[in-house]
Amino acid sequence: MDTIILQRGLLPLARVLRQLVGNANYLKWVVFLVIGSLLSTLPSASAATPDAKLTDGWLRLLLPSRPAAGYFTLSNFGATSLVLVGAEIKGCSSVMLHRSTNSGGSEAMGMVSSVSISSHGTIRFAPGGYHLMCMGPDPQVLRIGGMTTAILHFADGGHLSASFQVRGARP
Ligand SMILES: [Cu+2]
Repeated sequence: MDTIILQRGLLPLARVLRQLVGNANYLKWVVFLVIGSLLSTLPSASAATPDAKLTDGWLRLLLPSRPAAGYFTLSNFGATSLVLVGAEIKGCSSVMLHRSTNSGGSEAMGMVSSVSISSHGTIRFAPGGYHLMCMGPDPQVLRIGGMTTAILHFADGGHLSASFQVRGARP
């Protein structure tokens, strides 16, 4: 799809160039422009975050048709705070950052856009509080007793991947 858009966008430009620089230099210019366009559209790889460590990662499967919840402990050894903005889990169609709250005996949960971990701080995603909400858990990938992989994404563009244990409703 990108290639088609690229070609459509380049065609009128290519005609103008052909008239301007003549056939001798035409091919050289087209090659130059195509390479330049391709390089500028390449996604920049996000860097692994070296100053953070995730431990005790696990995913709680409830019923196959219900979202699963991911829990972990994350420590930030860096000099600046780390801002968690999203996550992916292999076997989940999408993952949201959620927080459960309990006010007056009634439990509720809501989406949060980011979670900040202060410099040299530790945060726990645990039942009753912050959790990763795994939408559409795939039973072919996520089996109780097995493992899956989670990737956390941070505001600075860094990421952290870790293994998560897959457990049942009663851990
Ligand atoms: Cu939730």
